[in-house]
Amino acid sequence: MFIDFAKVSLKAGRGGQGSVSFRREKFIPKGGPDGGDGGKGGNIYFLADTQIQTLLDFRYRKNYKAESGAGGQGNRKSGKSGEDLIIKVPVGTIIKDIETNEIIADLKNEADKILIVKGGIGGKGNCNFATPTNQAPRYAQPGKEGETLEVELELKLLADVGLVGFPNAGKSTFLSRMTSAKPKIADYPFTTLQPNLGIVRYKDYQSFVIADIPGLIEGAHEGKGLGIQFLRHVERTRVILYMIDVNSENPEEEYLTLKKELEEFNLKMLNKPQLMVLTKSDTVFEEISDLAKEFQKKYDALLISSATGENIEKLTDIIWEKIQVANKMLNL
Ligand SMILES: Nc1nc2c(ncn2[C@@H]2O[C@H](COP(=O)(O)OP(=O)(O)OP(=O)(O)O)[C@@H](O)[C@H]2O)c(=O)[nH]1
Ligand SMILES: [Mg+2]
Repeated sequence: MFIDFAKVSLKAGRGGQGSVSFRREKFIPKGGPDGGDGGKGGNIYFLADTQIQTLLDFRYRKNYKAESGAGGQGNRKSGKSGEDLIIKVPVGTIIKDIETNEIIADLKNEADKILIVKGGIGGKGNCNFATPTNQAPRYAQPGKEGETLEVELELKLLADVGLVGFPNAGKSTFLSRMTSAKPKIADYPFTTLQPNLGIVRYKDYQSFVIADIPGLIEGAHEGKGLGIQFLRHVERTRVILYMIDVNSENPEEEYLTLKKELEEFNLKMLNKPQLMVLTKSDTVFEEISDLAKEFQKKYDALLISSATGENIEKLTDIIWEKIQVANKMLNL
């Protein structure tokens, strides 16, 4: 499990200024006060939306302000209310008041909505202040300030894609190429000791999460190597991405070994959409081996390089499509 955080400042709309105005009509030289009230400032709401998967967008935008109410006008006309601001967050977002550390809301279900800060009320226009002794008040109220609040958003993330491969296959390097995660990378097996997660930003406002786990070896399901305790992370992902070094002596055998480990761990793993890639294409100077070629053909495996970026964009598109397929299978 990986937790995504964001801090956000909220300011609801200010109420509109009350109006100071006097009636002006033909044959009525001294009209009474007719200034209308200011409009109410807009509220801010949080809304849980399944279209949003991460809190990534809140890293780029931290200040949210709802529209102010418009000023009142003559003829007792009230000002227009400020537009409410509805901020969409992923389902499962917890909202905390930063000052008190209190949980304000836990938006567990699609369409859960909470009013988080209220807009200020509009000021009263001068028509409200006429008295027998002051029939022409030149006074109107200002609008009230909107509420402000600093909140922390917290989301427990499940990964969409799990990277599965032998130690040293290039999983962590791939994660670091795709996301801003900075996993440890080194030219020896079992560099990764704990799962790393990273968020991939995909086209407009879409994103998905990749989990890089320690390399698996034969017997992992029985506890060999480090893999087993982390296979449950893969168990929860929607798509499995097998990563095999293009320099592997026998890519197919490697793939089948990995697959067997997953299967022994939990048969259901094999029902997930999966993808195969051959990594480190830049290390091949002439041609890839015959076995690698065969593997590529048989499993439609893409040849990629996290070093040069070869086929990375294409792979991102394919991963995205597979996630959509998985979501359909899960009825999401
Ligand atoms: N030339 C080249 N080297 C790569 C590429 N991807 C990974 N490597 C190298 O391969 C080695 C292993 O990479 P890692 O990303 O640590 O491999 P891993 O699969 O995460 O390994 P474990 O964490 O041990 O399971 C490092 O020396 C990387 O620099 C690539 O596309 N091209
Ligand atoms: Mg690694």
